Amino acid sequence: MQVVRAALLLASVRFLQAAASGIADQYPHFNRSGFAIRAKAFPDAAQLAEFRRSGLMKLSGALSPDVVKALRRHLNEVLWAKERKHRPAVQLQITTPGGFALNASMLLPRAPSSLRRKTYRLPRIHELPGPSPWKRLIYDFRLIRLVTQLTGDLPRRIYSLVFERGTQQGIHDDTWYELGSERPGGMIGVWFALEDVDDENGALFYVPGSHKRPEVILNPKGTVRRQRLALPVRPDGPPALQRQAYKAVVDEVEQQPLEKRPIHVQTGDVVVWAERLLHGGLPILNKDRTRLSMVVQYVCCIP
Ligand SMILES: O=C(O)CCC(=O)C(=O)O
Repeated sequence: MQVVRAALLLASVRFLQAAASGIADQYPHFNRSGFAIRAKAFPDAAQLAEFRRSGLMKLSGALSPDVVKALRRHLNEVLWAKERKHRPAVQLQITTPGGFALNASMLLPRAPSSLRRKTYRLPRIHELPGPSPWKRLIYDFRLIRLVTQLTGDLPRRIYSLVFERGTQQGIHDDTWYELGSERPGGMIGVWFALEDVDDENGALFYVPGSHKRPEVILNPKGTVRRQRLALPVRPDGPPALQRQAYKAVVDEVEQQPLEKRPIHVQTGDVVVWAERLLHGGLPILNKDRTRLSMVVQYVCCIP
């Protein structure tokens, strides 16, 4: 318990030092006014212990209904504005079940609204110019403090994806997609439930404890850890080679029996997973149901 307290204190001190030394310059969209994450949702010692043990923790009710409403409204009225020319130039990537390989993609102003019935993702929502509720949440002061506490450093690189439906993404560890940090455990995935999720609309699943498996160098040509842990074909490489590389690593991982544990959540819950945790998206059983969510990978400890 004392060790946990000391670690929390150290992380807070580091965070405050960083805040004092110009964090706002690093995070131009840093959200200091009205917090998007509720203070009461912060993990207690038992949740932090669970995170270290299993590689995942759920922060129930972390988002207020107002935050969720603002995000949903932005999706429906701005990103998917009725008049296509009013939509921002955000990429839309159509996804298929299994390992991710970049196949069809287009800008939102070119996308017919019927695509909303497909599984798609909107990458880099945090780079949308101007203010938006997505950015407010991603750069939330409390959230950045939590990330700092869990990884031991401020995030240096951020990735984000918005999904309107379950992803059905095959089992993976985010470092396979070059999302790793230069220091083990220096990245975390934060997943925001903007809708209730159960067995019908493509729940997340994870393999408890899998973040502790020994590291495997998948790409010996890589010069830094982030590249060495990644699949040998880049995420924007030829899809056929991507799939082949993905299958090879999954076959290897699945030689061990794996417990794939589903995560059911309620709107406003936030799930945090550790770097190298095996996880993915379960099949969608009811195609009429959406599963609005966002995942943000915070990568720390990168020069
Ligand atoms: O939301 C999901 O179903 C899975 C997302 C995911 O695994 C990821 O983005 O790394």
